[in-house]
Order: sequence, then structure tokens, then C-alpha cells
Amino acid sequence: MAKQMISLVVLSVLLAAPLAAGEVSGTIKWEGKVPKMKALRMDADPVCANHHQEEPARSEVLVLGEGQTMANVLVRVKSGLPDKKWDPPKEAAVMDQKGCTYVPHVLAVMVNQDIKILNSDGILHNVNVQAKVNRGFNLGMPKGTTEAVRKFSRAEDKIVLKCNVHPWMKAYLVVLDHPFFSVTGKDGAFKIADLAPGTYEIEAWHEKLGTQTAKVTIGSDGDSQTADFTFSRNK
Ligand SMILES: [Cu+2]
Repeated sequence: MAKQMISLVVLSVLLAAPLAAGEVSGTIKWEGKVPKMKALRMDADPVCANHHQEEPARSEVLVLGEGQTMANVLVRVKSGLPDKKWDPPKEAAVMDQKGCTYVPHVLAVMVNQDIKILNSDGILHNVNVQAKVNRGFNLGMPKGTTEAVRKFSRAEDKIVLKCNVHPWMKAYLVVLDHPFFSVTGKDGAFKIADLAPGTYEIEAWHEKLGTQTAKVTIGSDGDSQTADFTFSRNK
């Protein structure tokens, strides 16, 4: 009887405990001399140029934070996940057109997740989405069109977004079939949570510098592992 009571107590504790899966986090850094990114000449459209009077907008191929941490790197679980289907998040992802640049420069979403495409500039932009696995589209967003919603039904890497009105505008979109990914901000930090115990291949991708991978093992629930990546001109 006492034994049964104890197992009941143990069982209820287990059921009440929050799901404590593991996580991988890390920092992406640039190593070596920092190349100066070219200024984007927006003179062709004065409305765009006006947004950047104090400081010219620069190419976002390489965006670094303090300590040469790298923004716009997509970190994802490349292999090791269970054979399972994950639902997309209910919240839409957002891609804005602001100051005649795309914000963010790299956007990762899930299959069938709504993507809100905003036009904060209030001028004509068009969103030329050059998808290959999914159906691409060319969406005109005239002045007054502030929002459009789109989604992609299949996983696809490195979809290029371009604006034909402003040739310097370029962004990347990646569509993933699982939620285990993170795009770095200027602090270069990423975190991928809710990983069940197991061994995973973690991949860091940069638009020009390609990919790097690391193997990470989550030993038990609550385990927290680190994977740091360094990019440089020669890698
Ligand atoms: Cu544009």
C-alpha cells in the first residue's frame, strides 16, 4: 500500500513538472579584418535617400556587433530530429520594407506560417520572390498598400527577395519544416530550445560564407549545450 502511494506521488510530480527538454545556444563571430561594406546609393529615389541622410545605408552582407559578433546567420538543426510534423506558429513572421531596405535582411519561417509583408515607406515597392521549390511571385505594393500576407507550402533554402524599383534591395527567406532554428541579431547570439535528448547536427548558414556544422548531444532533459561558430574570409 505504502509503495503504491509513493509511486502515485512520483507519478504526480512527473506529470506536474514542466517539459524540460534541452537547448543549444552559442555565438557567431567574424574573425579577421573587417571589410567595409559599400554604401548603397539611393539617389535614384529621393524618398529612399531621405531616410538615410545622417548615415548612408550599407550593404548588409556583413553586419557586425560589438566584438565582431555576426548578425543574419541562420542556425538550424540540420539532422537528428525525430520523423515528425510540426505545426507552424500562429503568429505571422514579418518582413518590412523600411527606408528602402528589407527588415530583416534574413528571415526564416516555417512551412505554412503566415508572412506579413509590410510597406512602411508608403511608396511603390515590389516584392519579387524568386522561389524555386515553391511558387515564386512578384507582388506590387503601390503607395497606400501597407500589408500583404503570403505563405509557402514547402521547405526551401535561400529564397531571394528583390525589389525591381530599387535594385539595391535584397533579402533572403528560408522556409523550414521544423521550429528548431534561430537567426542571429547583431549580438550574434542564437538559442534553439525544446530539443529532446539526442545527438543533432547544428548548421550555421551565411549568405556569402556558406555553411558550417557542429555535432551536439543533449544528454538529458534540461541539458544545455553550446555551439559557437566563427566565420572569416577564408573559410
Ligand atoms: Cu523598393
